[in-house]
Amino acid sequence: MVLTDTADKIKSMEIRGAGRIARAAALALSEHAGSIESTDIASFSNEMKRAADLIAGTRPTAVSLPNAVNIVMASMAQATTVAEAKMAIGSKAFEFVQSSKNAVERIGKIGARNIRDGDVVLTHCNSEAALACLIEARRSGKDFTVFATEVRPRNQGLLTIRVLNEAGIKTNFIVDSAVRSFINEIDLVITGADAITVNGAVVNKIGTSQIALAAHEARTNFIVAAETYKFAPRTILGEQVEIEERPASEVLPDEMAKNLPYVTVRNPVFDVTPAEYVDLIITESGAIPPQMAYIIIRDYLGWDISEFGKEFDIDHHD
Ligand code: RI2
Repeated sequence: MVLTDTADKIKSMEIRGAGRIARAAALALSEHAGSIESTDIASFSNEMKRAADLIAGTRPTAVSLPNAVNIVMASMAQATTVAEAKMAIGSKAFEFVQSSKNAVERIGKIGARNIRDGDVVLTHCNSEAALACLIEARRSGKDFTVFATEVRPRNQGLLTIRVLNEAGIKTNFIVDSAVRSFINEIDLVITGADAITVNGAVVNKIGTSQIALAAHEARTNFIVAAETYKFAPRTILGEQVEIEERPASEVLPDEMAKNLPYVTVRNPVFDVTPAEYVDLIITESGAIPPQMAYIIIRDYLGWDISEFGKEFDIDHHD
């Protein structure tokens, strides 16, 4: 079954990266809608709600996932028949996937302008959006060098160096703890994001905030490449972005851990970089300072506090 299969793959990180999981979720919902046999709209929408909860609950941090699910699910709001609902979900999922791919391409074009000939650029983890900037800069003929981190414990850095190598970009591969040793050689740091809060804080792969701190100390520019669906609408309500903590066995093998009864492994996989350490966020709608996050949530995602009127029993006066 596509839905449970996709959910399992997102959980196990076989499908990973905030943009990729959002697209996979949208497609899984569309395929699931197509597989529902009931012709009763109420039971169809109940089943779709169950599916949406299942897929949205697979990983808690990347807000691109619930955003994609909400965008697809909202498309069936006006449908009065199952056929209409299926059609709406199918075309919205397709549209989301297309616009997501276009967004990454556009971010690449905008982000590449921030990379100069001769620069040394550091990236962390494996971000499609950040890599798009590097690849586009290379494609446009710029000659620069990259430092890519290893990214313990899941080693996403290995994916990154393969992509950079294929693009013919000279790359230095370093362990995560070597960042500060090299920071004075770096002209620009570019990372992706799993979520961006209303105050412009960037939630990204664990280690990002240490890199941002080192960059800040060294006065090195730190930029983030992120599609607008990585902005977290519910942070307007003061809701926190949940930081996923993954199994201890990713860090320490079980057979070693069982001989160390006093040792507890902690494995948070994301951290939060405050807005003051972020120079620019490259979105498909343009490069913005992190302080403009609310504008993106309101104008591009179409959410503002009134969306939550019912939840908060807010009276709206025009
Ligand atoms: P794109 C990844 O998370 C990394 O934290 C990466 O920076 C972020 O998603 C954004 O990736 P994980 O799934 O959407 O590896 O730019 O935990 O590809």
